[in-house]
Amino acid sequence: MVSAERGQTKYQINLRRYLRESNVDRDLTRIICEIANASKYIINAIRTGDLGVAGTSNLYGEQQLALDVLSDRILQKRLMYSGVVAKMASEEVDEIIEVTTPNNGRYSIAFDPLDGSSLVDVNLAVGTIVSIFEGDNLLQPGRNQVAALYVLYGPRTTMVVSTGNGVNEFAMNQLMEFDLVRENIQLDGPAKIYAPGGLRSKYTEGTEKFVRSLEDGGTKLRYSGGFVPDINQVLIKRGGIFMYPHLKDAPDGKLRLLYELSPMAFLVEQAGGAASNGKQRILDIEPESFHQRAPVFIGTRDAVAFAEKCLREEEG
Ligand code: FDP
Repeated sequence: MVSAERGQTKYQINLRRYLRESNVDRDLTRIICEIANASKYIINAIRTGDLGVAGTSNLYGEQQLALDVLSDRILQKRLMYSGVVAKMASEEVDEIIEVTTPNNGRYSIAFDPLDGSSLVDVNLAVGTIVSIFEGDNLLQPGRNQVAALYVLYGPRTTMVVSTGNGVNEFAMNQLMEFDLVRENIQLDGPAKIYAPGGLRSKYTEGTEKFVRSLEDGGTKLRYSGGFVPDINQVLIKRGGIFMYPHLKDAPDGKLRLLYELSPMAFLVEQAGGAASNGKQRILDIEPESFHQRAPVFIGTRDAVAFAEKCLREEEG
C-alpha cells in the first residue's frame, strides 16, 4: 500500500508510479498504462465523435455504433504495439486477435471497449471493461485473472483497477493523467442501493421476492442503465447490489461472462464483495465460449447471499 489512509490518499500519486511502488510486474504495468493512454482518445471520441451507427453489426446481431468501432480500434492498436500482449478478445470482434511480437507477449486481454454505448446520445455515463490473464489462454475461469479494471467516462474520467491486491480508483487530471484518488476501496457498508437490469415482468419468482424484500427494507433504486457506472456507484458508496438476473425468456440473462462479468466480479471480490449467477460464484464458472452470457447478482456479500437464498427457495 502506498499511502497510509484507507479509502483516501493525502498526496497526488500517478498510476504508473503507484503500480511501480506496488511492485506490479513491468509488462502488466505497461498494459494498464496503455489502456490509460487509450482512454484519452476514447473520451475524446465520446465527447466529439459521430453518434451514428457504423453500418455493421457484432456477432450478437446488435448494430454497432461508430463509437463502438472507434473505441475498439483505439484499444486494439495501443495493446497490439505494446509488445507485451499475446492474445486479445474484444466484445466487438468475432475472432480472437493473435499478436505477434519478437518476445512473445506474456499477457492476454479480453475487453468491452465501450459498454453502454447506446447511452452516449442521451449523455449518460459509459465505460471500458478489461480482463487480464497471464499466458495465452483467455477461455478460463475468472478467478485466474491477474488484473481487471474499468474506465468510467462520466462527468469525470476515472479508472478503477485491481492487480489482485485490493481495489484503487484513479481520476484523470487536467493533464489527462490518472492520479490516485481512493485506495483500498471496500464494500464494508450496508447495501443501501440496488440497480436491477432487465424487464421486471420477466423476473422469476425468486428474483421478484428478492427485489420486493430490498424495497421493503428501504434499499433505494439507483439504476442508470450502464453496467460500469452502476457498479461504480455500488463500489464507491461502499455497499449495494447490481443484478441482471435470468429472465423468463432469457435464462442466461444478458451480460457477457468474459467481457463484462468476470472482470467486474474480480474487482468486487477484491473489494470484499461477492458475485454470483444465483447459484455459483461468477469467478468459478468454466467458460465454454467467448460470448457466453450469465445472470449476475453482484455487490455487498450479504445481499448476494440473500439473492442466492431467494433463488434456492424458488427452486423448492
Ligand atoms: P448496453 O446494451 O447499452 O451496451 O452491456 C450491456 C448493457 O448496456 C449494460 O451496460 C447494461 O447494464 C445493460 O446492458 C442494460 O440492459 P437493459 O437495458 O436490458 O436493462
